[in-house]
Amino acid sequence: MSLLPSATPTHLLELFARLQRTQPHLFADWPASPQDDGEKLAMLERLAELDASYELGAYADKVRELVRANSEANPWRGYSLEAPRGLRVVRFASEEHLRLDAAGADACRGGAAAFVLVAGGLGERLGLPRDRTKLGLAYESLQGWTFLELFLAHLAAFASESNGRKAVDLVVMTSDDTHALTERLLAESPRARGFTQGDRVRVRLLRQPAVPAVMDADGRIAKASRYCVLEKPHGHGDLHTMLHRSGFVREWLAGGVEHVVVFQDTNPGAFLALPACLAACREASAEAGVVCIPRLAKSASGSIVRVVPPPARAAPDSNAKRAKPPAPQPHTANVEYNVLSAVLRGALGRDDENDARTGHSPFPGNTNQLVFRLREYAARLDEAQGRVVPDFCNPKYAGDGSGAFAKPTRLESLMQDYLALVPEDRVAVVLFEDWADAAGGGAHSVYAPAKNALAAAARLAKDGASDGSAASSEAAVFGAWCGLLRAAGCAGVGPVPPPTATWAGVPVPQWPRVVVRPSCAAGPSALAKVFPSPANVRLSARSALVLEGPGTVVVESLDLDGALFVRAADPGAVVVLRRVKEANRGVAFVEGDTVRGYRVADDKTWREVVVDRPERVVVEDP
Ligand code: UGB
Repeated sequence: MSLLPSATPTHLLELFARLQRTQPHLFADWPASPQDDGEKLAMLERLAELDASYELGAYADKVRELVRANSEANPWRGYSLEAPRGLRVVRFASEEHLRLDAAGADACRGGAAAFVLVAGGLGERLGLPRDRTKLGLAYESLQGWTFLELFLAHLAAFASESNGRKAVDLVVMTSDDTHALTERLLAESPRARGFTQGDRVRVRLLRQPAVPAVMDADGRIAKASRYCVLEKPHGHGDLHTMLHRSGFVREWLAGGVEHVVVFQDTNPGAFLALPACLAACREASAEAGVVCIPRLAKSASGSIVRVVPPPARAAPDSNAKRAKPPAPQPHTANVEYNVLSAVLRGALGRDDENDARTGHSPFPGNTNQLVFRLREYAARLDEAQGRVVPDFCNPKYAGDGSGAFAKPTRLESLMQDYLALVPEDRVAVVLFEDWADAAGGGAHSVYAPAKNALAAAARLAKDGASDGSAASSEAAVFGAWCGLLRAAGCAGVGPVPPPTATWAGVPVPQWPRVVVRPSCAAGPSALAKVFPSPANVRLSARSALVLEGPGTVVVESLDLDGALFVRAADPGAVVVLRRVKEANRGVAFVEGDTVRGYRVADDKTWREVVVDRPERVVVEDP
């Protein structure tokens, strides 16, 4: 008796026949009776979807090829790794940073860039329950704005100042895990609705397909249950395929957009660096750019390096006339953290170690904030049908010498591998040094993703690596604004270095809690207008200050020891803090919250100045 119902559509029958030849184990536990016909068809339909996005035969072949290549003795022998060419070091909050930021923000306001947020990751490392997505996590706990709201606020700031030009485009790449949750966040957050209404920010979602997990080096597809294939995400490299298939790249190019700017889902400092990186790319006529930070060895971040392949071996005479592929050229590439130690040992005979002189790895850390020039990007996507970045396979072995996998794995891809396709003299690597070495004690001002649950973060911190906790991520927001205020001339902004609090084993610098919303200052270069007389600003170490537009806020003189919230809520409102001296209980953080390790104490006290009419209000305390 056939395994399938008699009315099975032809294309499913064909797929079934093909898979019975190549992946017979998939059906080995199917009863040969009409029992469970519905589930059988559902599994075949799902296999057909997976096959349509990545042909399953080619997928298994690729697994076999990559696993074989992984087992080669030392694939990196003869290679050399160096610091990347085209490296531009920019100090956070320096004049150069502000100049680049202003130029980049201008370009964004002029419609030069479209933005892509990769948000298909589930947040398992953060310990989020499956009904929460990372974009819905608060990036700060003072008022609980989410990462999604922060990113939309930045983009809306480019749109609202753009003098009637078209909306800023944002594509969010989601996955089966995050798609519905992202849709819900966009629909249910009043702030998100505010930023997207009237198409100030036009948001479109692209859902990346999953790929089947495989259980061995032969590429045999793994099952989660009798009628269900085990699926996994294929990595953020899908971004390229998805942008190509959607037609967005062609649409942007036709609409005069020049660059696509890509960022990850939980880095609050993304827009403190991306406009500057964009400007650096434009200055250097670069085809691609990447924001880097000094990297602490053993951190879970890739390294941006110059890969110098071994010199091509002289061809034997008999081959001399045959066409040969060109010898690989030195190029700029990301070496991902999971293979970095092996690559460094294979190529340089050293491990992933800090340089004793600088305290950092000699190779910059990849933040995955990327800029691609559309002209060349579109051409490369067209040529490769969207598949511009290679797959890789990273199985964990059982360790018994049999070559068996400890658990199912899958093919993955990385969006930053695009850099390796671009001639190295056309890649801009913009390395941001933090504003104070003290800031290096915590997370970096432009890159502080919330990625890890507290226990893992505590272990990393103990090893001297970046901890990737939500707590450090929030501290970096405050540290960044303190650094920008200090650079603007506000010398009285808390002590440097700041005191440290330890939450669930994670040491976190306690900066004054400063948050400047993009509606008040679109970026670092816009801050000077908000603080025209910085010498008259003093914030005690325990203070919290939140400034918000869309109207204008001007802080002429402020002495704060507590918490203050200022909002020019109407676009025509102007709030001037002429002489404000405020002391109150403020906002304390106390133990609690499983993701961050702390929460805001219940007895918080804010002074609030909110102006919601188009008028000028000057605040002067007696
Ligand atoms: N993402 C997707 O959209 N789809 C996917 O299938 C997977 C992820 P992770 P990881 O920040 O320092 C990256 O998982 O492993 C999204 C770089 O590769 O956080 O930490 C996901 O939602 C590494 O070089 O990536 O590694 C998130 O927005 C280093 O720079 C983004 O892709 C490291 O980040 C990244 O996903 C880092």
